[in-house]
Formats: sequence, C-alpha cells, structure tokens
Amino acid sequence: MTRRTAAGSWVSALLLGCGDAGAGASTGSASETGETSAGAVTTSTTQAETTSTSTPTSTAEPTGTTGTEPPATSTSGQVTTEASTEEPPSAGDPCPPWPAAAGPVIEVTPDQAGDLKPIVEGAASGTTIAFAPGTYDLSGGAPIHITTPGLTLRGPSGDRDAVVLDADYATGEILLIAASDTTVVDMTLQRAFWHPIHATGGEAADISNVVIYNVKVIDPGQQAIKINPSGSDHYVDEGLIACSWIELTEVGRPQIMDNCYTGGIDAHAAWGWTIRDNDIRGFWCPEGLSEHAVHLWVTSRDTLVERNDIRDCARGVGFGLGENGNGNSRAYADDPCPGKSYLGHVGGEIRNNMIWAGDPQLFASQAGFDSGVALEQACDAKVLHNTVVSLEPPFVSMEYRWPNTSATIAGNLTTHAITMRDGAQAQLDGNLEMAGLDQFVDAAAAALHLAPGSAAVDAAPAGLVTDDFDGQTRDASPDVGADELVR
Ligand SMILES: [Ca+2]
Ligand SMILES: [Ca+2]
Repeated sequence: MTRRTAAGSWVSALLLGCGDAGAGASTGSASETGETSAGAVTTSTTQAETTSTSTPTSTAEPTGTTGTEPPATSTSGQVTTEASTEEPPSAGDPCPPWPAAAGPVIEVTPDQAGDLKPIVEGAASGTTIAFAPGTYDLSGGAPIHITTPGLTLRGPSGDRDAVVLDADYATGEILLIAASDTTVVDMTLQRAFWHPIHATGGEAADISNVVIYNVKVIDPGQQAIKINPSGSDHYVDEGLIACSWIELTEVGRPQIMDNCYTGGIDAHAAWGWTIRDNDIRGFWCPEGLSEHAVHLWVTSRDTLVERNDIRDCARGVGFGLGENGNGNSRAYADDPCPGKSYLGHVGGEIRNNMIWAGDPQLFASQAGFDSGVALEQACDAKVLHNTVVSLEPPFVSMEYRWPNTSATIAGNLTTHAITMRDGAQAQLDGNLEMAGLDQFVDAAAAALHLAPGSAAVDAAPAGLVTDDFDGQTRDASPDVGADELVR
C-alpha cells in the first residue's frame, strides 16, 4: 500500500498551522448503552475568541446556462439518475451547468500534473484553469495552495467523471483554498491523506465565496471537505457546496484511521454557507463513529442545508457537537444568542433532506446508524420537512441536545424517534415519528418519495417551507417529510 508515506507525514507536520491538528477527534462512539457523541469534541482548531464585524454577502450561484455550454449530462444532479423513483421534474433545475469561463483560460493536461502547483499558484485573478480529461497524479506531496482570489478550476462542462485529481494518499490536501471567490467545478478529487478539499481563512483576512459545484470527492483520509479558520484566526464564510457527490467507498474505508476520524463536510466556525443538492454516501467505519455527512460546528452560523440525499452515513446532518467547545468557538459582534455560553451553531435551517440507512454492514458496525439529524448547543436552529428512514433501529432518527439548544423541529417524517437529551429546548410541531416503511415508494431501495395513501400526505403544518426535495411547490396542505406528493 502506498498510504502513509514519508511525504504524507511531512505534509502532516507542515500543515498543522492551518488549523487542523488532524488526529484525535471524535471519541464518542455508540456504546451498548446507546450513549453517543458525549463530549465528542475535537481539538483540531486553534482559533481564539475573535470578533468579526464583517457581514456576509450573497453567495454566487450559477446564473443558468449561458448558451455557450453543452447540454447538461446525467451527472449534473443525482436526481436525474433515478427516474424510476422520481416525480415530474420541477420547473427550475437546481444544478444547471456552470457558466462558461469569462476571463483568461489556461488549459492543462494530465501529463502536466507535476507542474499543476506552480501553474495554478501562478495564475492571475480571474483565470480559469481548464483541465483536459484524464487522471492527474497529484501524489507529489504538496497541496495546490490557492492564495489568489478569483480562480476557477474546472473540468469539461457537466462531466465531473472526466477529470480525476488523485493524491494516492500521499498528499495532505489536493486543494488548500485560502482565497475568496475560488470555484471548483466539474471534476473528481480523491484519496488525499487528509482532505481532498480544504478551505481555510486567509493569512491576513477572512475569505468568502468559495464554491464547490458538481464535484466528486471520493475516499478522503479524513473529512472529504474541510472548512476551518486559518492559523491566524481568519474565517471562511458564505460558501456554496452544491450538486456534488461525496463518498467513502468500501475500498477507501479501511484507510480511515484515528477511531473513524472521517466525515463528508466538516466546517468549523463557518458563517453563511449553503450546502444543497448533494449526494453523500458511506461515512461510517467498522469501529468508531464517523462525523456527519454534513457537519457545521464550533459556532458556525446561518447554514442552509437543503435537498441533500444522504445514504448510509453513521450521522446525517449535525449542527454543533458536544456540550462545550474545549476552548474553541467564534464570537459574533451582534451577539445573536445572548445569555448563552457555548454555542455549537447559531441559526440555520436543515430542510427537505432525505436521509436513509440500509447497509447491513453499517448496522453491524460498532456505532451503527447514530442519527439522521443532531443538534448540539444549536441556538435557533430550524429542522423542517426532512425525511429520515432507517431499515433497522438507529440510536435516534433525530436528537436535540444540551441546554443551549433551542430549535424548531417540524414537519419531519422519521421511521424512529425524535429525542430530547440533556435539557435541550425545541418546539415540535407536525412531525410524524415511527413511520412504517410502507409510507414510502420503496424504502428498502432508498426510494423515499411518499407512497400514495401515506399518512404523511397533507399532514404537516402549513407555511414551514414553500417547496420540496424535488423543487415542487408545496400545496395548501403540505405533506410531512421532504417530499410533497404531486400527482
Ligand atoms: Ca399536500
Ligand atoms: Ca415531490
């Protein structure tokens, strides 16, 4: 095996200053008593209390097709690959092709893999690095460190399988993004020693508007996409992760170390991110408890998590983790949750996600399926119209935990319990718990749209969310869960 080479160790040491100490994170694994996540706080950030006075600005979204792009392919969104379980498409495609490059373009080919680092790092702001199809061997040991704002890295439009950036576990990170307005689109990044993509604050200032769109991130050594402050305590805010596929495969799972220190998206102290329309798969280990498919914590704020399709991950979506931050937190100038001590997350909304567990190996693992949604010290969180289905008993379908958690949990459809722990506060309204598998089109096959006649139809409170997982408009009598059944 080529894993854990000398180069990887060297990179590991070199990058500690970037705020990621690597090992020694989640210690909370499900035990036979059902206790999970207790005090499972990593110590991987080093930022001190910092006051930010910046105000997030809107995140750039694709503006639709430009007329110069080829038609979208089936990779533009997982939704299009499962026609047999889908309802009629909505009017607006949430994953249109990314607009064509507007500025200068530098074309690169796989035989230039060894020169990618100087090519990208030397590019002027506004440049698109256009990757020709093929596999790029990036096992050279040093990450591509993006410090110039406004760069775009992209493969052929709409075809994220055509370009593979492969680190062979010999490079700590493939992309270390420390500049605003960085866009990564239409490519696969895989097998980094830690994180195939790591976005971190700048050396001298906060950064914003990092966009990861129609990307595949496969088999990270730790988390697939990491977001955290820089060693100089500058943050990375207002980003977008959309229409992407993030997976820990059976081949990659044995490479995970440190008591299952892995996960899909792991963001610390991040403000104003949108994470939508992604497919996330397989984040669990035989022993230890993986981080969530989508996890924002260490006083992250105002995250929108919607329309993600999460399957066979030990934990689905998490806001916060642990009762306290072990000294790690972020202070906001407007003090959004006055009178509370540590906060794992502030504000934010988790809506219209479909979360499923069905792999017998996941259930047979030490942690099993822990939770579909977990709130820990999450102030003013909204958890609306999600569907959480588990083919075997999980620890919980959803949990809200610790006294500083104050949430609205409404209109959710779950096959198991929504559970309060350790003094958390929440308003629960119109959830349908302990739902049978016959409520769905084909729960065993992860087809989680509502079966006709489901008790979830027309059973949710009105006005929580205007549309559904499919982008379809909810009617005057909304259905419980992520799907509005539109005939
Ligand atoms: Ca309805
Ligand atoms: Ca629907």
